[in-house]
Amino acid sequence: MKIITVCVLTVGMCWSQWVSAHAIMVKSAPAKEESTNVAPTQVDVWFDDNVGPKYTSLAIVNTKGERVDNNDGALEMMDKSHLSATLKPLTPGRYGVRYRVQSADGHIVTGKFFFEVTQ
Ligand SMILES: [Cu+2]
Repeated sequence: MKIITVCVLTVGMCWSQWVSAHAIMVKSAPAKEESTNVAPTQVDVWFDDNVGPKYTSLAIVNTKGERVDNNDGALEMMDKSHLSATLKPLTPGRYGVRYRVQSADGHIVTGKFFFEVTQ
């Protein structure tokens, strides 16, 4: 019980031997801290394991905190480790991506990263 509590409090830092099913983000497009002069039209996030559809969310915001995605974040039908959302046309600037999913062990995994669109 104590181990589970610690795991919940430090999501993302769980000891793998106790929570082998605890998903972590392994890849994204755009990548974390990527700088690109071609504005992406969608954001993709991949995890190392399938994640559940419950509690799933993917939000992309500009520096003013305004949503720039089309609020359509969803898991791919054939690949439940792949989360994506389409974007409104992006102007140059820095963007933040926030994701939340439920891993197979039931824990909520959240994370955040940034990318940049240059002139
Ligand atoms: Cu966990």
